[in-house]
Amino acid sequence: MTRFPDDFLWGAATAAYQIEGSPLADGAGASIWRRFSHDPRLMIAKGDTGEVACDHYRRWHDDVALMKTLGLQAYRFSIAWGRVLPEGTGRINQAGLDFYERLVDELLANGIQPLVTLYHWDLPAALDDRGGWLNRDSADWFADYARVLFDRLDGRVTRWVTINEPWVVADGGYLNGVLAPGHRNMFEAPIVSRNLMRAHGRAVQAYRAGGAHEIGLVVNIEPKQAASDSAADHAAQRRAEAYMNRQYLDPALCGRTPPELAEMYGEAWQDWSPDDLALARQRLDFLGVNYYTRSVVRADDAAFLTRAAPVPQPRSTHMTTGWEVSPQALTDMLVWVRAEYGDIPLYVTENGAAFYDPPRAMNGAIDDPLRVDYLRTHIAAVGEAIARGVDVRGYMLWSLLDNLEWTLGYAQRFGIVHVDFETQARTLKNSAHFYRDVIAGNGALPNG
Ligand code: GBH
Repeated sequence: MTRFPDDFLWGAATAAYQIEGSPLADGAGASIWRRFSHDPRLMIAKGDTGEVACDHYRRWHDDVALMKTLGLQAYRFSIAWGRVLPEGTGRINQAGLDFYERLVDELLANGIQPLVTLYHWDLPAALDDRGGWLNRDSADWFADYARVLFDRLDGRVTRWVTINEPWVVADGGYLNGVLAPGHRNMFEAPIVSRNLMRAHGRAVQAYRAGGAHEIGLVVNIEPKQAASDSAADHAAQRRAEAYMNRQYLDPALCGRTPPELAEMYGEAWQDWSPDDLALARQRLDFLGVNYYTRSVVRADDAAFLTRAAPVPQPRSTHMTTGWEVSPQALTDMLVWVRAEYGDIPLYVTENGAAFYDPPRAMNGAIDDPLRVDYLRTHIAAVGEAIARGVDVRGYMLWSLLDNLEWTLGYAQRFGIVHVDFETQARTLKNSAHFYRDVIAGNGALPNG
């Protein structure tokens, strides 16, 4: 018995700066990630950069063949804004646009549906020089950029994502400074959040004016659980949930912001105008949810910004990133989204895990049992949510390839395909063989 609908979409995901390399090739404009990873004052592990990454910009044809080998039905990738518009606005760079057009055509020729993310964190540096996401005009810049892609690729691309994980952009990029552009400013983060959602809204409006298929938003969600029954821990749980999980879902789907945000931000918070709230709330064809982990939290006044501190779970398995493995929380999250926000079609647009991969065995195999286990239990967790009535339409595994894990560099390996960053050789890990079997059986889980 399989719990997955016949038309369930099985795929894998990547993002431009993490895999492409050649960030300035063929007339592309630099992004904030290129700038950030070359700035010695900033903190990317071991000086890693995206100059070569997986060299996908040059190896895309072989990489599509690899996807075909795995039986992928869909491939979620992102477009580097600066390849298409080197200055971020205005002049189109045909060579950059051609790269993505060739990729889309090659995917379609191999029976793989493209799922395209317009923004996965690589803002053109030229726009950062104009204030980036702090500038209210960013919403129009983004819609103009989106329109270029819709005009060229809608129809061949039938599923679009506006922005990947606005929470990470605002929190990592502007509040905690651990991601590009590396700001640490409590007053900036809520402004950026609002502009990101205004940009999302403008892009969806642009799509409705001519696009004929589906468009949605992707958010990262981590269930927050109170460490005890105390009122203080429950209040901490609500703050943590409002900050990470509701901050973007509430505006996008309900036209409101969670009241806890005003409390946490204090004088740094500004209420959204009715126009901004209305703009952020557009009809969406689907919601994409990225899931990796959960957290258990307790009240702690010293914990910035939420006054909620994570409570370690030493009995659980953890990834090499330190994140706890909890498949149950994936089911809980999907059920929660439906209960709180209604019956919107969902895609799991990212799910996967980083673990140490052992050296190649004598027969050349790369045995990654922890990743296989993670995938087995999390795919089962998606099946469980479907059995409980949640409308999940697809699963995009993160990630197809080992890649640049942002500030953590190349050491964190999320791929089901191993990449040797010296030779660029790709080797299927056992998890890739496992996933191919999952797809072939439409979610029926192989043993072992
Ligand atoms: C995604 O973001 C990105 O879209 C993708 O580019 C990236 O490569 C991938 O995940 C793997 O990182 O420290 O225990 O509190 C991940 C979003 C938000 C997930 C913060 C982990 C912190 C967990 N992340 N979260 S913990």
